[in-house]
Amino acid sequence: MKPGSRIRRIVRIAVDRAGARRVGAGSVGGRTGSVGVRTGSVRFRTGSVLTRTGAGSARTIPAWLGSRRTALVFVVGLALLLTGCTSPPAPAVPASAGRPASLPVGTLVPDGEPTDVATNLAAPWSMAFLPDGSFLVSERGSALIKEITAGGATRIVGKVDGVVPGGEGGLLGLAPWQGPCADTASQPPCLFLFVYVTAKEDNRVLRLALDGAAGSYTLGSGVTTVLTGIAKASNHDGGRIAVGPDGLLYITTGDAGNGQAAQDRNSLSGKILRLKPDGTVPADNPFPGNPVFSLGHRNSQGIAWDSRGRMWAAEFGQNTWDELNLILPGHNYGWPIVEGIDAHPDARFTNPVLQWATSEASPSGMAIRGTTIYLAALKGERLWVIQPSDDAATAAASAYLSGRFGRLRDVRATPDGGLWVLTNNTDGRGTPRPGDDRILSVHLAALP
Ligand SMILES: [Ca+2]
Repeated sequence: MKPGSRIRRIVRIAVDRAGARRVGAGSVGGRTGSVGVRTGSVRFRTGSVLTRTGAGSARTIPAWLGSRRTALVFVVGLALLLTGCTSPPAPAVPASAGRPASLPVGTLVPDGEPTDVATNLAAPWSMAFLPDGSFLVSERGSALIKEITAGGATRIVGKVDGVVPGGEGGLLGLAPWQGPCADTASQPPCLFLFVYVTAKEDNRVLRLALDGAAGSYTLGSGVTTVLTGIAKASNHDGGRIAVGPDGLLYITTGDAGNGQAAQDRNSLSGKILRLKPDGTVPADNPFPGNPVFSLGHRNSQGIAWDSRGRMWAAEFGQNTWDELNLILPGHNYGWPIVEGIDAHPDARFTNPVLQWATSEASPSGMAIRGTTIYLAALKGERLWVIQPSDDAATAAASAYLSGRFGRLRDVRATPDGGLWVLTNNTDGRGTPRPGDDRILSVHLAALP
């Protein structure tokens, strides 16, 4: 493989959305849109399908492009990166024989009727389990952090000061962290909560002290500013944060309406950032002294790691394709030059592993159990279950809970082996049901 050379091969399938919906739509555990392909052949398990293979699925985004069009197909694409030795280095994704035809037997998928964990939340955004199993949820507009107790009560932990909600901004991501105590009187480790907030002038990440215990958590007096100066806007504020398996803080930022900034390494916009818990830049970040971990993102709001240590991110597309990306340090994911899988390989950019029509996904929060990815879709009003291949070059995907609970904002793996799913119907964009917004407990069972 010669340096600088790169070959991508794209296989894609378009599934007639209406046909796919006839299979299992509207029932928990029903599978929709499950597709797969092996190179040179196509196998379908359910639904009526249209197939198409070959290049041509990417869009180059001109500035004058009009409104988001309604896509009528669900498309799964894959790109096999065979070589590539530009700087930063290409991912170690070998050639693959193809993708599984559907979710493999044994995949843990939603089973049975979801039950309410909590109801009557106002525009909730992020969920977090604490080390002791306690559970917190953020509300975007009220700036409240609430605890759902073991007994099922909802109580206020505290209000985050300085939040200026507006548009898609407000109190967004939560990420618990255990670290050194601020005072010598406390027994380490102490418990903290990173929060991503929209403030008066910017989006920023703060670290709050959490005092108390299960059923009585409160916000402590200490507030540490971790990062400021992330551009804010009515739309595309990013906002998901998580502590990775390396103990470092990962932050998704939106392009805040300035797509070109996503390509600028010196801008915090349109990135996934990586910082130490104290806000300093780790020595092994891909660009020295720079918090940028990956770039070329439009508005990623879902990040998680699988049991193999691989980092995945979901991303909202503009007019055509939402994306699931395998995140590698220093890689550029193409926005605003490319949306979705690039049909005309450009050595600068890394293709998504999966893409969806924006009407089918508009993905926000993400959880991973083992190597199975669960993705909460807003506009798509469904929970995607995704099983990547061992080499992460391909993935099978099926939709669950389709149309049952409205827009879905976040999903978390629970300590007892299930999922909790957060709805998002009360922020003005959805159609609230009685009791919305709610947290749903979803039981998982192995796919037979
Ligand atoms: Ca992309």
